[in-house]
Amino acid sequence: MTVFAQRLAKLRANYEELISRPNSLDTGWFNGVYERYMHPVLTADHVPLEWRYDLDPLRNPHLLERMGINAVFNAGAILLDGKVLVCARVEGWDRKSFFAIAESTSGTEGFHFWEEPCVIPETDDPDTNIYDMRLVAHEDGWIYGLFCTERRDPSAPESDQSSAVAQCGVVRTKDLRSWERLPDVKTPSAQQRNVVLHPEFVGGKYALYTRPQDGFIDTGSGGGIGWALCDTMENASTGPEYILDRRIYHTISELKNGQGPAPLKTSEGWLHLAHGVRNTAAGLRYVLYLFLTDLADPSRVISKPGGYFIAPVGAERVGDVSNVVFSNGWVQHPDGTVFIYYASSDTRLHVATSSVERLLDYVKNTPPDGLRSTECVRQRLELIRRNRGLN
Ligand code: M1P
Repeated sequence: MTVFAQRLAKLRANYEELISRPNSLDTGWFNGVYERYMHPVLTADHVPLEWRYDLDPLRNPHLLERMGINAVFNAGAILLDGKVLVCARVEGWDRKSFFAIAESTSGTEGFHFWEEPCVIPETDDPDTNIYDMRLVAHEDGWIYGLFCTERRDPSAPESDQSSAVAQCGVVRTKDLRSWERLPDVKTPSAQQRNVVLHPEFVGGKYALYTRPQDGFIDTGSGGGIGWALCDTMENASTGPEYILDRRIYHTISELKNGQGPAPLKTSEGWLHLAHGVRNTAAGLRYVLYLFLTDLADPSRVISKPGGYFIAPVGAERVGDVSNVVFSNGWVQHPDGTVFIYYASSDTRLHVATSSVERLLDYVKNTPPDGLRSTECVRQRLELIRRNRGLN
């Protein structure tokens, strides 16, 4: 056997072992609200060897990995024909992201990528980078993918090669294999990220969760998660954005926040997953939180627990952008099980499991943020004294 063949056999064996690795519950974790799992469901190493290596011994006699993958993270998710399909953000060594579908029967293990990444057509204004797709099966019959499209800021001087403009790109599909590109969403805001399509018409219109922002990183005057309506997705242009979940001083989302995946429809309201960002001496910290909005008016928050739902723990805390959890995909099974796909530190994708029943209990019966230490102590004393049988 040649050295090339030996190395390739080893690479293939390692790859097969990784993608067939069972994923068990992390039994060391318990908070009742959701379960964690031992392993991430997707990492850079899950990307097929054919996407990274030239496997021809004549062209690549040293079996060099020329086109490596840096990270696989922030994935949209959808349940199709009983399988979980995620549309992952795959980032190459060249820092460009692209989308690729991976599927799993169980939803917690065995994720494997389809043969090739998604081919997303460009508009007349080519995207430099695309990422964070939210997949939504809309009641109009299409599956939409809303994602962030990023381009260099045309007004930046030549000396500034990092200023960017973020907008919401739109594709639609029936099969996640062929994608029709639609014009980017136009809103009254200078920039947009984390734009998500509501799965149903509202008053006959398409409804979007937005995240108005003045700059690329700073939301500036953008006050939180917005809500805007538009007549069509074929040339989406929204009216004014109403802020439905405002960022507030000294909370988990004082700096910025953003809608995660599209909300899940439950008997008690629309269940939302979002991320909140605060600043620290060590940089930004991203956590996930939940809230519930009214079934008839999805822009009206009816219940919102204080604090975070998922924060990065252990190895999740370290990666390309440390101290981050981010989610843009979850699926609800007919039996009420909910699989939450969240990425840690812009590096890898995990799953957490729960149920609609438990998530609703958490959202409805957890005290709201007291907003002041004194009020938080009052809430906690109430709990302690109930537990002590004192009230
Ligand atoms: O690096 C953390 C996240 O930062 C951005 O999210 P937001 O716009 O809310 O700050 C996105 O680039 C996201 O992909 C990334 O995970």
